[in-house]
Amino acid sequence: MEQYNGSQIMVLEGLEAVRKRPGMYIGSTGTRGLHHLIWEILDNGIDEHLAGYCKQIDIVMKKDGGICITDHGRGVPTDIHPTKHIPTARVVYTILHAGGKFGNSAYKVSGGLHGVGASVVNALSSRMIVEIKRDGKIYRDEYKDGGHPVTELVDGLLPVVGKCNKSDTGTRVTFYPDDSIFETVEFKEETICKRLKEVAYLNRGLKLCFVNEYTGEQKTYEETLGIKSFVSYLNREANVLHAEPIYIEGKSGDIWVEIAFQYTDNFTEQINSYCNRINVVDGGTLVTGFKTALTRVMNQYARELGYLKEKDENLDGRDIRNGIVTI
Ligand code: 0RA
Repeated sequence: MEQYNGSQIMVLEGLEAVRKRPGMYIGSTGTRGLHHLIWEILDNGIDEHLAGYCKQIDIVMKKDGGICITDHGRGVPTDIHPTKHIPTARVVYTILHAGGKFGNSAYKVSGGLHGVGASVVNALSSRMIVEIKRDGKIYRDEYKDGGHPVTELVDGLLPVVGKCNKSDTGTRVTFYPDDSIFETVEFKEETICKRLKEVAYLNRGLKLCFVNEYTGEQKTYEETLGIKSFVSYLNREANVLHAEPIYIEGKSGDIWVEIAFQYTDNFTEQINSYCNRINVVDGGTLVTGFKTALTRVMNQYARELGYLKEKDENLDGRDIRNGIVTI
């Protein structure tokens, strides 16, 4: 067993706070909260995809009740952390608020628990194993009962348990939710796959491979056209007024925006909005901005093409949006 120094005691106090008030970190200890654990680890892989280093994430519902998530990103750094003096990977998985790419929350854009992340999952797990492939080596760290490290460090570093190709990099997290904390520890394939499908639409070019070891079921989610395909999917049973959704993307500073929309013969409007991959339920400024821009452009265009004469009033925004389906 690892010797606990002063900083290790602080670490465990942080994780203990999570175990005392799990609802504050994951919303609930019911099935929703349980599945939040998956989303949190998944988000780290998505961040690695957004940074441009990860094209695939594997998600396995293990037969022993665990969840195993492997991202094929760069691998969590294994060097000794400059201020915590333990391997950076152990910092990521044991120190509260160490998310947001090691305290720099500017990097974290995929949503989740505001960068609190992986250490919360560890705090609420009876067992967690982290395996990192980097520099041709496989590193391993294991924790039990809410984030207590059980792996002995070797010269202050994580032990190397195997070799791999230098080009083979990534991070694998296997966790077992603590059944003394959760009302249920039974994961649901339907809940997971519904989310994976959405994640695939919101992250074009990311491949998500799912395996259910209980049933042998395997599914792959990949949407090369991203939200454009999402709109097509939403309209799969509607009468569309044009064959393909319109897709627009743009960047301003470090803000990237993409929009896909398609008109149907429905009388309603359906505007689905996401900010940093999180569904914004009541719209907000991003939806207001879209509506304003659409109304302005449509009116400008109607005048240019002569559908509206100089004396005519502008078309109403609501009329312009009639039948629209948008992401
Ligand atoms: C920052 C820098 C580097 C890797 C990561 C973050 C990283 C974090 C996570 C969390 C889950 N999976 C991850 N994969 C990568 C490495 C920077 C470098 O290689 O120089």
